[in-house]
Amino acid sequence: MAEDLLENGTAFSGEYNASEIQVLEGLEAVRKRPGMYIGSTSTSGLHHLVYEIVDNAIDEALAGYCTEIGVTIHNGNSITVTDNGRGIPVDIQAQTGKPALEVVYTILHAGGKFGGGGYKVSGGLHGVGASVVNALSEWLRVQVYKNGSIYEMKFSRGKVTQPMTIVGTTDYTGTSVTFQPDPEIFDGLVYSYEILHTRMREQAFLNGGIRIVMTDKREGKEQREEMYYEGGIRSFVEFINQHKSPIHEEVIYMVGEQDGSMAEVAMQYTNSYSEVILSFANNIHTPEGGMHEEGFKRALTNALNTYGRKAKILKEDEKVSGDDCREGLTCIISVKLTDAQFEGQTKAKLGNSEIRTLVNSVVSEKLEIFLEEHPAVGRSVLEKAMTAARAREAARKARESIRRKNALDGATLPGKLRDCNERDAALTEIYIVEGDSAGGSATQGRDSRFQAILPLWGKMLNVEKARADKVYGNDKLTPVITALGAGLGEEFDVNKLRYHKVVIMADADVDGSHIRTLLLTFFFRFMRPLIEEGYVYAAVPPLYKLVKGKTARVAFSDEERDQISNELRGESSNAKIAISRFKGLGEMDPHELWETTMDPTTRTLKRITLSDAVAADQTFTLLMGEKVEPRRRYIEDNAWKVINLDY
Ligand code: TSJ
Repeated sequence: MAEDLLENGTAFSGEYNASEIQVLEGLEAVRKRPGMYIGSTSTSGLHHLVYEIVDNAIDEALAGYCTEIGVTIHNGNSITVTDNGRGIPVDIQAQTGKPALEVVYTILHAGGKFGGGGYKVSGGLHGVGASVVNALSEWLRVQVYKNGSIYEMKFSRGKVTQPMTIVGTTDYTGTSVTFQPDPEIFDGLVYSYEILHTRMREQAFLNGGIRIVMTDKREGKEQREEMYYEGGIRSFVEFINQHKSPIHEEVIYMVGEQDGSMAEVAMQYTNSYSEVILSFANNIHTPEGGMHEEGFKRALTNALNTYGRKAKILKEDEKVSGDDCREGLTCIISVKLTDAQFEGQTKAKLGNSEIRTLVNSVVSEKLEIFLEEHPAVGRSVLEKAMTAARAREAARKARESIRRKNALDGATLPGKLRDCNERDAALTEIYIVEGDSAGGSATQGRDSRFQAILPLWGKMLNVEKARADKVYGNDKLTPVITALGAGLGEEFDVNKLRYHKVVIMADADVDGSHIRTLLLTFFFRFMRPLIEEGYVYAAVPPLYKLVKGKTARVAFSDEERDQISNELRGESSNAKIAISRFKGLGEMDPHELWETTMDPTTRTLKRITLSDAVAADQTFTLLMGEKVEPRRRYIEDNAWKVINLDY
């Protein structure tokens, strides 16, 4: 390690001082345990590299010095991130004797740890995460446009390969970073435009007024999109509701600050029956909620009950519950604070209790004023909540009558279920399979010790139009509910689940996507903890089979097919390579299905996240909802492609 540094010709020579050794140890630690810093070395970690860099440019924008950020994917999957800010400082730091630029890229910043990252109000030297990206890149080049000069520096796997050098002159100011993720570290190197685009759009919504330009320059995939939302999180709500029918025109927006923390909320009700609340702390999504969500929910319930009574919409002793107040609500909560504490298993829950107080007081105060000033909106919202309360009561009755008939308590399992032998739910899986023939193959191919199969067929219920009372007793969904054994709606209890992996197995085509969307929408609306707590998966069946002589391999994408085909060609014999396409799960024999899609040692499962479910819910709303024109256009453009399985 020591020799490398000398050979690389960094600015220092001779002895290593303590800080040099620390630098080396720091970045070496990142390479040894990348998961600690970027979560994983799979697709999500690969994309995380981009977020780490973009966050720095966003900080520059929040400091008021940058208006535009560019993210470009190149052929070969290197990434360039640019901004038009002040440029990372290049002057020599007294402490280290090195350019600040070098320090940013070589010193591990505590805040760069996965899930960390503070609310940067200080204006101190940024670069959180830059050294992590540098350590995990085969190569990285940074250019700073500043003081009339272009400064350039290069690295490889965290080590300097070109000290800071002036390579030209410029009138421009800004920073440009290009990096190539290291194949020694990552499982795959292919960037998904979709994943990056979704994240960049979210950042553009959360930081209104910043223009983010995404460009894909890869051959055959060329595209470019500009994202700029003056309305910030208001525009985010409008975006989510674009295919829904709002019950009031204007998005309600509230903002407030206290003790250096700030809270922003945007909300709008639609005539849908589900709630969509997305919360963020320091621009980081908190799918498990936390103090900011708690503060919001409490304030909303109080404000609506208080207003309802005052406006004589609610009777003296009448009340609407929290759930009633959130039916049909779309809401974005964004807080910025120093020292954010992320808690929970996936560090996806905000723990700072002072934020509950802040959000509660902002929403209580501002919502009261809004309702006073917009009595017509107040009335619509309360009437919706009161209808929700009545529906909830009807659902309770329906549930009880079915329970009396013994249909939901698990005593009578559905006839179509092929159950497994194991009784410990933590060890078992249920495959929900579309179609008779795939169901048959899966039943024969499975390991019946721990894998259960539930075949589904026919047209599913349109849950868009159904409140819980319609779902009880529905002949397509009841088998799913009873097989899982954990109830639904308010009574859903994950502790009663009969299987800890719920795997949706459907074809990689339009029909398969249809059934996935339906099931995910159903889980999202009626068994949300099932998704939130990570029990739901999509099986990823292969698309191609390649056979050369006695070797058989499968591929999950066109790229992989080509890669495997090249590998096979490289092997010595000249035997022909036969490539066939799997047409569907139903066409695989039981053994093939087991090997490719069900065997835990060889299969690929995609864990469904809440954002997948939100996307499914949106697709569903779009396809089943009331707005006809966007639906027609969408079907023409996309069919049912939204839930893609390529990551
Ligand atoms: F760090 C990094 F590599 F991740 C990165 C940083 C990547 C990108 C694309 C941009 C940036 C970045 C950093 N953009 N702008 C800045 N700004 C500063 O670092 C900066 C500039 C001037 C001053 C000052 O006080 O004069 C202070 C700072 C922190």
